[in-house]
Amino acid sequence: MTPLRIAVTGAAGQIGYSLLFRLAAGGLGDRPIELRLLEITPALKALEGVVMELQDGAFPLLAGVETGDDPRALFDGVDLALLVGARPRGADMTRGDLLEANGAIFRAQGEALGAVAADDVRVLATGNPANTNAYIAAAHAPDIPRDRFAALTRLDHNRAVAQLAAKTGAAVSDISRVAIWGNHSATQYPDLTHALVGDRPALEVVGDAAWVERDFIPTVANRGTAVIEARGSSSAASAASATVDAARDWLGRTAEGDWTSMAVVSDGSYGVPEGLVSSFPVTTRDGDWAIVPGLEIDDFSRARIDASAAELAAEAEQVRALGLV
Ligand code: NAX
Repeated sequence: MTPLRIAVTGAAGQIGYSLLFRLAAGGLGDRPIELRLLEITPALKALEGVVMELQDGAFPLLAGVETGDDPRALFDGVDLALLVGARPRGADMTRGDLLEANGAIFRAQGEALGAVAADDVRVLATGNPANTNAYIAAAHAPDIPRDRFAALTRLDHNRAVAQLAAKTGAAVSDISRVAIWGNHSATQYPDLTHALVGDRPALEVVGDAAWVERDFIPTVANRGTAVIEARGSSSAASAASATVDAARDWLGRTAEGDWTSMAVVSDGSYGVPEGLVSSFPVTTRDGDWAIVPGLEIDDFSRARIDASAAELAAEAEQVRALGLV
């Protein structure tokens, strides 16, 4: 079997430190993998240490590792690009500064992927602002179909599943049809309207109408902040785990009767303006995805989906104003 070539950016960072080992241990299945690890020049030394540890894992599926600071060299022929590396927000940075700094990174990486990646490449942005970073990368790789770009909302999805399991006492594996809509930000809408616990509607099992708005939505949407407060640094192992889940399902498939959440280029479904990279409930199969059609959207959901889409539209507008697309 030819190895799956996987680029990981920000490979010496916190998420990278979990992600690489999960990938090498077979997180995407039993196909051998080749890792292409991109970092900025000052982090290459630290990356060397991570590569030593990867070597020390003696992973049977790890067919090769390359490192470097040049996306054009490292992205050559890659089948999957996990764009994790991003510039964190400094104390004196405005949101515009952050968009600009990350816009430059994701523009260069989008261009490099367009120039040298494999024809079948799939690109998943985990680095924040994830939706807008995917939007920028896609805009600079016109030869790669836009549906090959996605941003990670699987961590939010997994958080929502876990909260519902804890509330109902059900096993995580009994929960299905949870959805995250919109931006990977505090405006995201974790939606239980269609969720099932076993074969029963989740909201019926919860039996506490106030819980969703009072506890569930804020807990999921603000979970990243709660982890920072407790741990002193941002979610890393869970973000790596969600990145593996998302990539595995995208290249493989979602379970029969269930779906996942992924931020993908909107085709206008559910009133989300066309072209925005927004989270939807999606089914996946062998590298393709489809937005789950025909879900009923009540007034509460409508307002939440619209609010998050409006935030995405504002980010896209800001990116245009900064000349980043
Ligand atoms: P770290 O700061 O630990 O690591 C980021 C790494 O990216 C650093 O090693 C840095 O040198 C590298 N980097 C910066 N610019 C780069 C470039 N141009 N090319 C290649 N590498 C570059 O952050 P970490 O905790 O690993 O988080 C990475 C990103 O994930 C952040 O943007 C973070 O906000 C985001 N997250 C996204 C989540 C999601 O659910 N979508 C959740 C977790 C996390 O907050």
